[in-house]
Amino acid sequence: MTNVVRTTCPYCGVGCGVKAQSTENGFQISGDEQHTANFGRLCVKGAALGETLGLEGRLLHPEINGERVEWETALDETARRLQGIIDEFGPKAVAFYASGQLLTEDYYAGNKLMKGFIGAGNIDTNSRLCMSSAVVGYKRAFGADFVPCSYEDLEQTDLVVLVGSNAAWAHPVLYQRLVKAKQQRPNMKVVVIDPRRTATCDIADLHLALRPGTDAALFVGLLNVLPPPEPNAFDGQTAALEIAANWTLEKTADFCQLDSADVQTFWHWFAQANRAMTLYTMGINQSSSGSDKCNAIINVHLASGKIGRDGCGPFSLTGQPNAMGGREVGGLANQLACHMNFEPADIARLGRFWGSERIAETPGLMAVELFEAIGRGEVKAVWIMGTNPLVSLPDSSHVAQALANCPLVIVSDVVRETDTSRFATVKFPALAWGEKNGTVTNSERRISRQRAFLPAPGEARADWWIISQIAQRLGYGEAFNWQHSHEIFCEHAALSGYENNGTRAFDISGLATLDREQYDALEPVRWPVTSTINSTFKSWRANGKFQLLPVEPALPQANADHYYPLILNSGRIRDQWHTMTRTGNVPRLMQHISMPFLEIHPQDAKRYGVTQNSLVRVASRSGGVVAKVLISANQLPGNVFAPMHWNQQFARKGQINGLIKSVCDPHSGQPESKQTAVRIQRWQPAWQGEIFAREDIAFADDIQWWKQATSGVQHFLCAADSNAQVWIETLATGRGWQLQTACGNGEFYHVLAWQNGELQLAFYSANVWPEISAAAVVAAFEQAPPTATERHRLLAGKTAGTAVDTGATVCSCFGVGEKTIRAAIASGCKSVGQLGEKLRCGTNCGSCIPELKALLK
Ligand SMILES: Nc1nc2c(c(=O)[nH]1)N[C@H]1C(S)=C(S)[C@@H](COP(=O)(O)OP(=O)(O)OC[C@H]3O[C@@H](n4cnc5c(=O)[nH]c(N)nc54)[C@H](O)[C@@H]3O)O[C@H]1N2
Ligand SMILES: Nc1nc2c(c(=O)[nH]1)N[C@H]1C(S)=C(S)[C@@H](COP(=O)(O)OP(=O)(O)OC[C@H]3O[C@@H](n4cnc5c(=O)[nH]c(N)nc54)[C@H](O)[C@@H]3O)O[C@H]1N2
Ligand code: SF4
Ligand SMILES: [Mo]
Repeated sequence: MTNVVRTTCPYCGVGCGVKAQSTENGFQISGDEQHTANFGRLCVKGAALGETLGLEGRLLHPEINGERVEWETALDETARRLQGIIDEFGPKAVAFYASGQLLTEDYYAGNKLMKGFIGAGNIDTNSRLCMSSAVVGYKRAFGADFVPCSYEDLEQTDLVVLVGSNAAWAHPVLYQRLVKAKQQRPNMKVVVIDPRRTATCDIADLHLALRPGTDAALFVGLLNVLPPPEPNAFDGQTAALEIAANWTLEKTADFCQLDSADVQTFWHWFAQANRAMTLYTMGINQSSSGSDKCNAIINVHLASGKIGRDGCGPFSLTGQPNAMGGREVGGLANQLACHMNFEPADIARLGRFWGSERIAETPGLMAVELFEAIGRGEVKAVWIMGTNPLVSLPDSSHVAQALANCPLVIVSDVVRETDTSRFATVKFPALAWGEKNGTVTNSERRISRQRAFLPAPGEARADWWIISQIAQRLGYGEAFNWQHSHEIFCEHAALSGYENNGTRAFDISGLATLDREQYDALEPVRWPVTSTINSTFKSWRANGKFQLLPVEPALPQANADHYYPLILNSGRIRDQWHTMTRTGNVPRLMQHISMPFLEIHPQDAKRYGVTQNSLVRVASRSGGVVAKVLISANQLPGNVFAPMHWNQQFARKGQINGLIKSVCDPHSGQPESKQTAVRIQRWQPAWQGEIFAREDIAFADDIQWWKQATSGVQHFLCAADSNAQVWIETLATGRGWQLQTACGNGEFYHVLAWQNGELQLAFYSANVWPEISAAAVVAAFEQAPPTATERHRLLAGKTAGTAVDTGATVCSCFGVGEKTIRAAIASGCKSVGQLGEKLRCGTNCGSCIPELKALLK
């Protein structure tokens, strides 16, 4: 017996293999050397997984209207209410909103229940906000949602184009693989296309900082300079080439606001390269013309033959750990299971396989439409599983209104309090990573096992189990009679091969007869997996002609104007995952960036009167947020960037989707999350400060706060226009605290609150961010009653004892702070290598190397 469990990381679509080893004090997490997605490497988030396993904040029991209930009650009541709505208003009045973070088995179960037995198409997923344009692109070009690339291709290519991708932060292990490939083969070129200069540009031979939303032109214009394909090689060829002919170098450079020499270099490199790959993600997909952009990219690969051979292809990197699994099971409202479509033959086939007469006959509502329909009262029950739409969907205030008025909101989550679960009628406690058991599929179509290494906590249950229990109560018991995820996997695998004969790209029927032991031992494997046909991209092509889709480049719908003069871009930061339910509570992941920021070009900063680290109010026609200013020449003038992660659990007003309108791509339904017109205004609050407390703090209504992940104490940054002293005195009222204060000429106000010699609260405010040593303050909460001198030092917020303030964490793997790195540079370190030797920073996952380089500069 070994105490090591091999599983898969629950974060990004790279799909790294992880080993969890039980030790005396918890689980030690490390990379799985045998997994071909990562060969043992992990990024910071993956490496910190062991720190996310605590049960604090977990939802451990079912609840109805906020009250704990027995499972039987929760299931009976939910099924009764769902059935009531279906009986009265028909199946289309209920909907599921699922997630690329579910396991394939969970996802399959949800899809089967809605589309197979409730009989409506209304199951959509957060992948609508993520991959849906990419799916449309592939389907239009190949007739199938088939990703024609693998990670190994990166080691064999001559040119890598990263477009709309900040892989250094969003797909770190894959990016490091690329870094290594470039070191080994320096002739390989890297082009990054992104309006921002990101960490990914660190290895770029060429960075095209194009005008936001104009990518299609670069690829349409490129089509024009490639040698023309044989006549009639592709469907749509004539029209596609005709449009392309208009996109001359000059016109393209002008449209994209790029230097024409740079555009020409890119085109020349692409045309000349024997092998080329284009890696694309949210800068392409999250656009009102995202599907067309995907096809513009695929077109140049088809036309130049840089596809279907090693080191080539248009490679859409999936975001979530199981975005691809969702595409397999038909998690999108406009697909049926196993790559089937809403066509009579497919509908009939599914009916035969599932033994159901009620297969949905028309596509259901896509995410944004779905929440609009809830808002209008047409959909009266929604079951949200594994996603946090109040934070991630655009136009959050409308999403909130919709959920507030929806008669039945069911939320399956692992966390008790989320912005979405506040609207839940029913809460189902789901198993989390480490507890759940099943499969996920990564960007390169590789299926890996997520294996449980922890017992189910409280009364939490697997998502598939919850779904099947509801299905049984709705009267579909026989079709949902599974005892283990293994049975679901085999059923899904069998369906993938059912009457397939090479007509559907997704076929894993070779795995349909795995027994439980084989399923448990399943090694990572890329689909298709069949016993007879081994369909590859090339053989797939034999099924018919590919399509060159005629693409007319379009600008974003968002338009800057006199009132809203800046274009806001949104996306990820290195150490946070989405709505922060997991990563937001890990101290070392919050130390890299601890507050929502607005990145802005120096010219704009000057123009709008904002300075580094000052606060700024950002407003659009839909809402407003408060952020900290980060001035940086990495932005284009006229454009600002903010992270997508912050929400009401971590800030009073940090939710970026409150600003974003729900404008969607007409083909994919994917929102234009990357471009929104905003205006900004400096906010100079009466005070800015930092508060630490032993117990929960009640903030006055007008105080802006940002939660920090600090162990042992409640810790917030905060700011307000009202008097801080009044607020602190209210907090102290009736508690018998002794207050020790220091104020200087209205410039600063510091307070310590003591009770029986124990520190209860420490508050530091000033008219700029106070410079204090958080580590020292936190240490004071744990120490024995201090001496008078120590109290005075603490009141000043200065280092007490041994804790040293090292500044914002740059290297999260080894906890190396910016101040420490600057000191090492001052004392003679001249390269990343030397910094690594001295401080270890940058020597593990490597994600901080771009930042180390910037500090060295
Ligand atoms: N650390 C971390 N990693 C993650 C995630 C996370 O939450 N945190 N989430 C995962 C998920 S689900 C996803 S989908 C992926 C997303 O991975 P990415 O798509 O790489 O990440 P984003 O930061 O959303 O956006 C990428 C880049 O698009 C650029 N961009 C904006 N507008 C345009 C444009 O018009 N043209 C071009 N060419 N670029 C533009 C932005 O400036 C940004 O740098 O990350 C995955 N990995
Ligand atoms: N402005 C803007 N908005 C965006 C984006 C952007 O770039 N800009 N990106 C979009 C993209 S690409 C994505 S993918 C979305 C992501 O957005 P979401 O999917 O909303 O974000 P998550 O925080 O991953 O939400 C997952 C939820 O599921 C819970 N959970 C975790 N594991 C399990 C489980 O096993 N079972 C169940 N039932 N629940 C679980 C978590 O606690 C959490 O509440 O955001 C989108 N929204
Ligand atoms: S690269 Fe992605 S899959 Fe790999 S460890 Fe990091 S977050 Fe997990
Ligand atoms: Mo995503």
